[in-house]
Amino acid sequence: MRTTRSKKLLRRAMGVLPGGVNSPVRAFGSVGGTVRFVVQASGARIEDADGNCYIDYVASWGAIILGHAHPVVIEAVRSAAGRGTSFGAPTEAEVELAERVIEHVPSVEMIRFVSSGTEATMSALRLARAATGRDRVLKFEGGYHGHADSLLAAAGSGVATLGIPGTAGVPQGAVADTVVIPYNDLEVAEAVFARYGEEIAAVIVEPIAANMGLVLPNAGFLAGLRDITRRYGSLLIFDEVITGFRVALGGAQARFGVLPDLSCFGKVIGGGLPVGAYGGRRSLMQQVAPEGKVFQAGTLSGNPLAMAAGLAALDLLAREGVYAGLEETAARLSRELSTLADEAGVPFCASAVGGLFGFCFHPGPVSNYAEASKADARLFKVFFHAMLEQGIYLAPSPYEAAFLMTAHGEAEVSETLEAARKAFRKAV
Ligand code: HOZ
Repeated sequence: MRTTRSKKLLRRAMGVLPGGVNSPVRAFGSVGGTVRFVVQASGARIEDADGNCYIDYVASWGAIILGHAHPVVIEAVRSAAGRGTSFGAPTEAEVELAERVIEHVPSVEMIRFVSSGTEATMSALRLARAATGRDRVLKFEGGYHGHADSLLAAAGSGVATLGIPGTAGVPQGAVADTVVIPYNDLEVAEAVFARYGEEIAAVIVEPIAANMGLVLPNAGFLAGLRDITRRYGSLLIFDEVITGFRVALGGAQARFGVLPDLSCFGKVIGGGLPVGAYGGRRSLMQQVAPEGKVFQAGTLSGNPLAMAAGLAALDLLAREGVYAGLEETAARLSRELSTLADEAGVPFCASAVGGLFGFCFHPGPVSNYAEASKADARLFKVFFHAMLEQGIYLAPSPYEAAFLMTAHGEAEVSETLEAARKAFRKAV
């Protein structure tokens, strides 16, 4: 496969962008090889600067769910752009998107739009601390909630990919109030609450952990967190940046029937444009400025192009059968990949939920970060490159999930499975 132009672009990029990229996981750091520079995408496929085409399972890290350059979304953005790209004043589209999210997500009564998932979680934490008058926050090892200082403790995603426990530049004080415990471990959560319960403002959790591979919550885990936080007067924050509108219209909270106090969104709600949001009970959200005293602001918050793209995407997603289709494809990929790995004698486990699937070179089961990090990194690397060479673009890190789009049809799934059959044989 030719990569001459990507290589040339990477050399140029390295001179002006740290690592040649604007977000670390994209740099192929843990798999090596040449980062592909993308020139265009359509449906389930992306094309790189050398003219190579790939079936895309990164999908802009989950932001794209209807397929790249979906004509309805593109037309909504084009039409909004023609009326002006940003006003710094309220627009009707913000109200409409807010109404749409509130209509679909059971626990959300009011919402504030921001421009990224990081801003959403950072702001939700500020609100939780203000509302409870407490400082401590409990998060889970391998859980990734964006790059706000206080949440960069034992984080998943890029932090796990780089194999660093935290990050330089985060003062000790910024994480001093962050308590980190293993995902899926209610006993430890109970013990931490028994000790610090009155000091804990909130528990923040990815209801389905999707930044340490894909790890599903054990039965009763989320309900258990709901119960503990209620008993101690702490807030429960669901980081649905990945799961929101991806595993169901109402997100993971609708699937599991566990309602958090605050929810964070990003990715899908922006239809592929930069949007984040946090929302929850009216009495909490009314504490956000200017209605309340919790300050939070943003020049491009509620950007009209992003609102238009988000509205178009959510309306398409609300059509009958969309999630059932995504679910079926994800389940099939996870099931058939496992069979192929078995046939090749490769230790492998896979999972799927809604429009998400994940796999891990580990015999399984994997229920937390300590287990996920025992997966075979060499096997992942060989598999990743063997798939890439055959035109299948997976996340270049074992700590990321794979994202489905409605554009992944029979042809894409068959091609992927055929490529995987060869890639597993190469990996043994
Ligand atoms: N935070 C993303 C992975 N969970 C990576 C974002 C990117 O590189 O675009």
